[in-house]
Amino acid sequence: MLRVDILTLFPDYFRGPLAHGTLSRAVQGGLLTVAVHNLRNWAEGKHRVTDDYTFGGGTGMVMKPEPFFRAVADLRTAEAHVILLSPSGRLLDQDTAKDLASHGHLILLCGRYEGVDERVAAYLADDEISIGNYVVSGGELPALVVLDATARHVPGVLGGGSAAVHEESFATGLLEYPHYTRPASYQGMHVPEVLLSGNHQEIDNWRRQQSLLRTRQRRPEMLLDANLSDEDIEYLDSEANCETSTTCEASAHCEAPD
Ligand code: 9WO
Repeated sequence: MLRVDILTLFPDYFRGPLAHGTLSRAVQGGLLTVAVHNLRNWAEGKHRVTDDYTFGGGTGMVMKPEPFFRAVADLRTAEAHVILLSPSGRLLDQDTAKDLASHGHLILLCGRYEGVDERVAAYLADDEISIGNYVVSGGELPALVVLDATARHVPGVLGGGSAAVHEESFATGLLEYPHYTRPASYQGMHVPEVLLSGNHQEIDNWRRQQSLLRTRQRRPEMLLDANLSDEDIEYLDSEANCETSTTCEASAHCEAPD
């Protein structure tokens, strides 16, 4: 069971994503509780202002610290893990999502405007997470990405089905092999013959090999951390694809091109 509180100026933003698919089922099934709170409820004064001018000058408004501190004081439990979504945070990956799922309670802080008063990151948040090296208009979309990726690691959320097995390929540190469905032939584009063979040993081998080739071609740095068998390494060494790739030199299992 995972409890998630989200602090935002745009609570309606979360309605769609929470009403669909895996997240919706997890909430319905009692495996996940998500409460979305309007930060303005913790702002003071007649106008409940949440932003102010930036000290030191410059354009744009900055989110005031007090509403965040007051809201977290009201919402936190002993096990709460407070996360600020920020492009300056550590990069989210599958391992991080798994770790976050082991906390019983997450509080996600979403900023808007040009930024959030630094004291929120320094003294309130336990963690600062980025979903990638780009800026978006607020912390809401990143919070949803963190929530979705994390909820998938809560026991029971994926069931025992295909999705759970699917995810294990990322756990091996390789990219996914290609998937096909019917028709076997479409406008001259054919499904690889081996997948129609019914030979499951050969299919497993082919998929593993596709994952290995694909990873070397697209994300060679991932091979350095991947769990490779002697057979995997033998296969990669035997494959000539190396010579045509310009990205191979990052991999320990790949000769650098000339
Ligand atoms: C913006 C920014 C730009 C350059 C360097 C650091 C920065 N931090 C922020 C920031 O925290 N901005 C707040 C949240 C307010 C403006 C909109 N916000 C935001 C969060 N934009 N983009 C993100 C984000 C969060 C997580 N992963 C990727 C982007």
